[in-house]
Amino acid sequence: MAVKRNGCEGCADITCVSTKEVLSQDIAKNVVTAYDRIASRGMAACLFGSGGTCCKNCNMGPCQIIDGVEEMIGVCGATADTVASRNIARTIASGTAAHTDHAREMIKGFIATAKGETENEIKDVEKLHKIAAIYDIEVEGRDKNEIALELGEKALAEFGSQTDDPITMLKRAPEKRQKIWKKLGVEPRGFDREVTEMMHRTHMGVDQEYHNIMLQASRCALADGWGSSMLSTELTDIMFGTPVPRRATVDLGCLKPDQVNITVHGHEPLLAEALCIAAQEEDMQTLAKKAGAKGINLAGVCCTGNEILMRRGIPVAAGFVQQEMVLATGAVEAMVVDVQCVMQSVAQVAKNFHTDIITTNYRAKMPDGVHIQFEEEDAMGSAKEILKKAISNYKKRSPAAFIPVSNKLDVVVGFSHETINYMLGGSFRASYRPLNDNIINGRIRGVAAIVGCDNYKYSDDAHEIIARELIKNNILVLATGCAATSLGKAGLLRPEAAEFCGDSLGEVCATVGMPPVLHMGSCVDNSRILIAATEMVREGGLGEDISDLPAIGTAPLYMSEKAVAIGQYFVASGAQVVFQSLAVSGAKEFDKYMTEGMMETYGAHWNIAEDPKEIARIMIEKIEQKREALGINKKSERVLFDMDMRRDLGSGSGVGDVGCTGPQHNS
Ligand code: SF4
Ligand code: MSK
Repeated sequence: MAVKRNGCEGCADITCVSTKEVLSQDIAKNVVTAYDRIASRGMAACLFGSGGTCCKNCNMGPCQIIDGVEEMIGVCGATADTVASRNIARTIASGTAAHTDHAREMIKGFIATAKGETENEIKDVEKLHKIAAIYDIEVEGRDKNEIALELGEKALAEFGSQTDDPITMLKRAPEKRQKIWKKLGVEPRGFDREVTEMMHRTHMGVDQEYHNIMLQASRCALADGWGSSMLSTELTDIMFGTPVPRRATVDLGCLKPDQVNITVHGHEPLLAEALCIAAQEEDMQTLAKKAGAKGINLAGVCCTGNEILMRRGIPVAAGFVQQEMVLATGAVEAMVVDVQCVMQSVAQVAKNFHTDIITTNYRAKMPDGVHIQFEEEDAMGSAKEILKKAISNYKKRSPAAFIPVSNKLDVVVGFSHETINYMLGGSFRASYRPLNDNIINGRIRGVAAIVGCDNYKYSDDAHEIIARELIKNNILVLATGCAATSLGKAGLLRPEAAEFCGDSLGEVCATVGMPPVLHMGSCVDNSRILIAATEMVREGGLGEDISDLPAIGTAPLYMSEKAVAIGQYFVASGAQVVFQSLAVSGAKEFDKYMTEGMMETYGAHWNIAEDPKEIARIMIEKIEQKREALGINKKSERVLFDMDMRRDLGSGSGVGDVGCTGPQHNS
């Protein structure tokens, strides 16, 4: 296999400076990356797979279907529309299963914490009371652990619920949306049940009608967004603290030349939280110093990284496409992985160095990884065992290890939907009113979510291109997952990025001291965006439903099945989405249904566009159409902020609490 060297020539799509720097170093010369594997495959992707019309759901196939060619339907008679819809539905089921299984672990950890069986504690009592009220749990005069235990048990029961009752969190949605779901019969019941039913209905010889298949796909996706993901986010916040704005750093320069570098990669923050605490303890610090290091440096990769970035300000070294590059620095003593988005190749890359890949979850082992099972009841014990292993590797680090130290960007992160309340509304009258008012008066044209993965198939600057276009057009951006990391690397998660905004958004950001792109967390935290949208509806003035809002989402570089589940729960909740690709193009009618027809059902549909600028254009256009429909589409007035307005916007700003100041715009 040809390995591209010398500044990675041939990697025209790599725009990331730190990746190029690392790959051009001598120490990385034997590292084979996913970029190399894509280049060496030398063949175009399978047309049937890309178009969604390859079926292997039974052993009469696999069948490759050509839409419109009679003899090219499935052996069973399945048409292109049936096959493509079944495939998308299964992708959604898989994505939902991943989020749901993650959530189950978090809720089991929450219950163990409430029982006093872990070293964690219930930190956010205010949120505990708020969520308990949704579950009709009495809070008056009760101990926080008692309330948490009842909440945890009620939440866990919903995973395997066998009743036909809708899941509890659904009642948080705007009333109009709840009615739409009821009428369509897509209110989710037990989370696991919706995944099981989806797999059953797409089994050979069951549901053959794509509208009907997609109704269940929506129900399954809603079980994810308004169910398991939302519970995971809320209960993790209660246990580890709801994020508040804080300063941190991102990119490979977060690694430290004179410390034991340990990266945490995956999604579940239970172990990562324990590692953060254990790494500070004296015995571990002493051990690291004995090994010749100045200390222990933890850094995140992917969404485990985003979880501890949001809550603790621990730096994120890399998003998904840089996981191999973290190791290629030769400066990492251990990469600790849990579940999801961990490429098997990391163990092979690590073989070039002194690095251990430590798997920690019984669900996710890999050849050439070292397994240390994370035991929740002895979290500190597991964490210290891992730290000791990493520390013991420090002396073996090659002097040629290369950290691109200048590639380290400042970011401000930690924008939970509660923070948006305080940030714009002030601590005395926290509300979404100022945000809605700014949208209504046109200073902020609308809100766009840029979420999801990055992907070796596409140029890695797409998130940045889209975000810059949006903020230039006065659209506030919310970001999660690896997209947020990539926007942090582009310098857009700093209040100083207000200078890249159109005048009116820039002025709002400068006044409040907030970045124009708000980091809202990991990929399960897209549920925060659902709540933020709901709050905007509830506040009034922007319609009665999510589908009325001048808001839209994109996961331009998605690679994970979870992103398709997220896309469908956004659409089924009334929010349009734009993706760079979706495996539906081989089935004409179904494609049309996904990209147009769903509008009639949900008031939103999928949009597909490959070019990032075109994605941004579509997003801006859709937002302006919503403004038009709301009757608020006047040109934004040039409003100069007087002292009262500044006081209103600035008071109690969460961002102000961490001392961020935006650039001053000359009006
Ligand atoms: Fe072919 Fe039908 Fe079997 Fe799919 S279910 S593999 S289309 S025969
Ligand atoms: S980690 S799902 S690559 S966002 Fe959540 Fe990143 Fe996508 Fe994994």
